[in-house]
Amino acid sequence: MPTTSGDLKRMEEDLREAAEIINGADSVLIVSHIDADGISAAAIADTTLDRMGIEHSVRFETKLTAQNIGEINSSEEDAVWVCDLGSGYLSEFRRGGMVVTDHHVPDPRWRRRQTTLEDFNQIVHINPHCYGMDGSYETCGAGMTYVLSKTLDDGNTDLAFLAIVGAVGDFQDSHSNGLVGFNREILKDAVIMGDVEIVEDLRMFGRDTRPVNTFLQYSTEPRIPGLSENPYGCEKFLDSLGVRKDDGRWPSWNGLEPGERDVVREAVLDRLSESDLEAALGEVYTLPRFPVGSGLRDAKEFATALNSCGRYDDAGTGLRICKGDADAKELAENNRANHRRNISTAMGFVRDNHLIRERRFIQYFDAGPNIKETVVGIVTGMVLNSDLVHRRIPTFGFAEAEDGLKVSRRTDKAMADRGLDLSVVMNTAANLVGGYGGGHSVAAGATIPPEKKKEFLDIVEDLVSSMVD
Ligand SMILES: [Mn+2]
Repeated sequence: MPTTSGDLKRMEEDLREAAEIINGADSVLIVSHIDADGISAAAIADTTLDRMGIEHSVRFETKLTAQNIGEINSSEEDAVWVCDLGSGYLSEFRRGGMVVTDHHVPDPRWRRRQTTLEDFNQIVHINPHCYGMDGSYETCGAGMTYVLSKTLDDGNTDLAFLAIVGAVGDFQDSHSNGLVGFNREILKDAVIMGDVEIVEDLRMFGRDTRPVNTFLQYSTEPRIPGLSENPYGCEKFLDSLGVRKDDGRWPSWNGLEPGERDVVREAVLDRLSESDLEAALGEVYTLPRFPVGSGLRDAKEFATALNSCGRYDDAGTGLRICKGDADAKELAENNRANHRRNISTAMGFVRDNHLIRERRFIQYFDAGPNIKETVVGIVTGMVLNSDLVHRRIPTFGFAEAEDGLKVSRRTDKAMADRGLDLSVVMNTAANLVGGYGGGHSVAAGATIPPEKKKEFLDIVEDLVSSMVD
């Protein structure tokens, strides 16, 4: 369904209404998603409010839950601006002064209620689905956040590049090997501002920071015959084309001399079939204001840096990267290194203190307060893949959490393939002891009352024994 002028008019009306809410607020709570799109969106909203001099704070969430929806409903700020989240939960919000700029599929109940009840809540919802656009590739959460920012102040077009990072982070450029639809309008703003350059090139990942040999070696979509997953083949290939190492290291794709890059590109394309050729080529987006080799000069690499922050519970540092804090990228890398250190310390703790306990059908460790609940899942996975346990037996890790005892479970994929669905086991056992759980077939977590650990394990053992043949 193409976007009509009526759709765009409706979007403008919604944007005006949303702008009124923000303009009328003395304080705003920004709630956003922890992925690249969400972090970019938060940076746009945050910068917009900085410039308006409106008091505000930013909260990042992995998803909306009954708990954080409750907190949004009772928050004291005059307005709440939810970015890259919220559309699926519109009917759960119970407060005035709400603006949602998102691209996920809207909550169907909300529409119904909206037409039958006038008085239930006041949300201004800005979402491509409402304007005849496809939210999976025509615009993203950061894109919707950006158009509101621009409505609030025309001068905010210098934030358009962040909406491009968000779109690329959500793989919206994959649909047509480049950004299309409403994203294209935003891209125009970013290009006019000199913040983004559109480049026609190979679309493989890592143009700016990967040495060209691994840039080629890691290409999977499409696979390059003789180069993908062939380190030796890549070296030989580059050698034969006369590309030279610099100080013992291959230059990055962008670090090649332009003429040299053309030669390598042609040689790569020669190896591809017609259809793979189409998949390999397209638009990529350079952010010329960021230094070469910074990992932020290519929009896809920028988005990857943000995703990595989000994944390690460090979205705040991602926000600083978006806002141009020169030290934030390094800080993010240090945090990542710390995180890896925490994990290896935790792993050593399990090993050195002989924490593994074996039962007939399951094995587990209880780290008490000594391993953070945020990493106990990762540690449980490493334990399963270590020599500390039997690989073929489901492994559970316990760690103290604020709201109870956190349990993580990891299973060999072969077990899951044999039909041992431990997410069901976890849910059932957690519910039976008054906790709650979730997850999928190879990995899952649950939280249970601490005094119910033994009972929980007995139930799990019982269920697992009945499932394995
Ligand atoms: Mn998104």
